[in-house]
Amino acid sequence: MSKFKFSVGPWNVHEGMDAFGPAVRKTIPLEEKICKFSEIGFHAVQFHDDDIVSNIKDSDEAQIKEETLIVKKILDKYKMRAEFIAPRLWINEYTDDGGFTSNSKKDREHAIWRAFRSIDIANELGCDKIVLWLAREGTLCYESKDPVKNIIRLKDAINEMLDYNKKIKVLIEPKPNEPIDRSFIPTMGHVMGLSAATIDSSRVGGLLETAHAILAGLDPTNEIAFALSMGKLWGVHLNDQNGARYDQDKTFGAENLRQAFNQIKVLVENNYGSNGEYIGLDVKAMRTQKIDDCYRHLYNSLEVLKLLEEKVQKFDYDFQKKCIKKRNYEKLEMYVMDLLMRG
Ligand code: XUL
Ligand code: MN
Repeated sequence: MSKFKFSVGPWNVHEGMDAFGPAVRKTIPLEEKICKFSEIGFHAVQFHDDDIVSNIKDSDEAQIKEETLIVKKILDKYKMRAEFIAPRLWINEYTDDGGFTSNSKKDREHAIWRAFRSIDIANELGCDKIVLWLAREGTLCYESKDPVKNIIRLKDAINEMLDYNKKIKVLIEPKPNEPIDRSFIPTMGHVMGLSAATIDSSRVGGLLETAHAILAGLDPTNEIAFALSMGKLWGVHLNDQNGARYDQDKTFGAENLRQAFNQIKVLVENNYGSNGEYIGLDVKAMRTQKIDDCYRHLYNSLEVLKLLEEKVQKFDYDFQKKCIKKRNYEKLEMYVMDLLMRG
């Protein structure tokens, strides 16, 4: 039995399009996905705003409420919760050049409008977390945006959100690149710095995605640990990534099992989840996967995760202590590898 509760996003079962080719699998309706998520063993769903209100950018507040209530009914039917709402500002002609940091005032205003609507949706669904993956908040052409002015704009936008609703928490999901060349908030350290500068830092924390840390050339466990040490790890997106390539969102543990083990170890040791946080996955099936087994990457990620949790339970802390005392780190390292391969 796992001590964790798990979440997943509808975009994790996607049609398989990539930068070089179109969709290869048909779109599965939201209700069918939610039903399947609950059957696989997930407890909550992560949502982008337009997963709930498909044409949100052109909808009014009454329409947004109406469509949200339809999704609420589906969630209730399958006894699932909403973990967070994230404004999807990167697929939107109004925010092609970034939302909160766009050079256009009109676009910046639209981004704030969308962030407020995400808060309204979260309210209707009984969740208090807003995730900001700041996808296009950065530059393609470095000289096109003033970095200082725009980092202040990001802080101001978060302040407006905190002010709009006194209960919501803002979770920033850092990523160094893609779709942007250089992002303004690339790592968890930047997230914590930005959080400290807001009007209520106790409501601004982080969500760490494994692949994003690897793309930044950093160790995902230490990124998780940094946010944990500040009491601000409120979400994770576990997955895997083969080095500094395009964002791959591979099955958890499929590339680096020891790194995956250490992510689970730090979460277990620090009692992650005790304040209701979920272990979220952000994994995508390979483009080659056929539709009839297109949830396989979710089953596999959960299985790897739970097997690694068992390995963590078996971890011999006395042996670790002895090795540390003698500074025999070679012995400790072999112990970990033995635990993973034979143990
Ligand atoms: C993009 C990414 C997003 C966020 C949610 O790389 O990870 O799916 O997790 O907006
Ligand atoms: Mn993610």
